Amino acid sequence: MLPEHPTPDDAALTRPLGGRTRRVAAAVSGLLAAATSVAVGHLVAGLVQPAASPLLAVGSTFIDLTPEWLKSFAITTFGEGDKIALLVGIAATLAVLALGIGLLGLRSRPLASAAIAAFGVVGALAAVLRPLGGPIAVLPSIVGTVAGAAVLILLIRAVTGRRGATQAPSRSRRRFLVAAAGAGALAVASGGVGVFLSGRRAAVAAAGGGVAIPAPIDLALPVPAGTELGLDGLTPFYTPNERFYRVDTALEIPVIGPADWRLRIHGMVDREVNLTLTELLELPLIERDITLTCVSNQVGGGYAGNARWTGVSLATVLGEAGVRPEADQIVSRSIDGMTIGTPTSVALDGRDAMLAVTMNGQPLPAVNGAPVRMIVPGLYGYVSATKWLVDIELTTFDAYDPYWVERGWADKAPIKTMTRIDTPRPLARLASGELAVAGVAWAQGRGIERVEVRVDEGPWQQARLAQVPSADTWRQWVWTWPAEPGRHILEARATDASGETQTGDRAEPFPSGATGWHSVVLTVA
Ligand SMILES: Nc1nc2c(c(=O)[nH]1)N[C@H]1C(S)=C(S)[C@@H](COP(=O)(O)O)O[C@H]1N2
Ligand SMILES: [Mo]
Repeated sequence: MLPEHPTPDDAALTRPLGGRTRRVAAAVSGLLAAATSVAVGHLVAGLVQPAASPLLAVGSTFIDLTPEWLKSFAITTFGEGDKIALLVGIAATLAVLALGIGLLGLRSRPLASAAIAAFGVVGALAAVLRPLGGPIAVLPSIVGTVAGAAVLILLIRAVTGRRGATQAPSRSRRRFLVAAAGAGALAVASGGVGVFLSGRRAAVAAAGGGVAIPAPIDLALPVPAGTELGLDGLTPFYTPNERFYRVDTALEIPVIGPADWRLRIHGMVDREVNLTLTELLELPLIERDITLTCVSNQVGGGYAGNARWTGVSLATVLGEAGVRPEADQIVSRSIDGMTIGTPTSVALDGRDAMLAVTMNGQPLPAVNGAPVRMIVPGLYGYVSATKWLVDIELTTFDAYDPYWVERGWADKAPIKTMTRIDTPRPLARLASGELAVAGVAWAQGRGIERVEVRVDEGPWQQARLAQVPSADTWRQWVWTWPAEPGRHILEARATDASGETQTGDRAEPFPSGATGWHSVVLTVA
């Protein structure tokens, strides 16, 4: 039954929007139009090419153009949340601009639609210019822009009423609220489905895509008893895959179906080689325990992890192509366009550089570079550990600067000897008595010979070292401290098997890795 007289409430709802309310509604319209545009773009990208999502493409372009100091600031401030921080920053900027576009819509709907289209062009350009790019990459931005402009026009119409009918009853709060809720729901739903679609692709690829990985014929050295000291708070010898650190520039994890994967080896070689995954896996597999470390790791930081990898020796793969003697640099490329430069000598000096396909007994996880990544013992990840590897070019250091080197990082970067105190934790409050001070130390390729601890800058005391299978992994250590009440500072330093003790001089990670002794301040009651 229709009410004969509007109730006071209904009267409020059908009152024309005016003045301030009108401007707020217009600004909200802009916001919803932008949200719809981004979300629909993300959805379409989930269907055709996840990296072509306008938001991600603009974000990735931003990462590549970001000056090094800002990147370092982001990594130091936000750690592994750096990518989230970037996306939030881009979304916030977009939101402010979108509010303005909404207000512009009050004056001219065509102009406001043109402004949305301008963002679409930015998104499309960014997507096409990404390494995966290709003509298909414009599609998410186009569909997103059309959806965003449609939402804007509909909502602004609801705010202003139809042209010529300035006092039309359709100029109602209710009509606007319904339309706005609809647009909001559309944005949330398409964004959600987009996220789901991209996530599912990664999950499928990570499951190994059905490719059977043969058992290695050259096994890792046996892990001696006493490798694991088994102390509370001490880093385990093997880092579980889901707890392994992650450092890369990829906003969207690249997904390569194992059947589509190809590796091209070219440049200064005797013959170009192209391998499918099946062909790669026909080569003999080796198995090794190797600790990977990031150059961005701060003293005491967590950007290091140890895993058991299997893969094909890099020397074997290069042997197929025949490396010319002048080629002193191997430039490896990932499917997302990352380039990493490694000295050719380290691939051929007998160390266990490999193209890895499993990590701790599992096919490589998507975040760690599925289906194939490089691992080179003794070199920081940014000069050796290319994830989502698809291309290896033999060249020279003179001829080519890869991604990080272009940004000022060292072109050669062996891992520096380092030790970290895992327990006690900084600022711990502990009871006096015998306390275990323990941690891990690494000097991949050389091995750890000694770890020492000192209290309040007193004499260095030698820690007990755990066993290790090889020089390529970190090594646990423990020192028993007869702790007396007071506020104390613990410091630790390591000496590698070449006899060199790590320097106490503090240096930042840029440009070739942090130095200095890790210290922990705590209180004993
Ligand atoms: N494709 C690609 N590979 C990459 C990177 C990257 O940004 N893109 N980062 C490198 C760096 S800096 C490090 S430390 C290691 C980290 O590997 P993880 O994420 O598996 O720990 O990957 C290396 N490989
Ligand atoms: Mo790194």
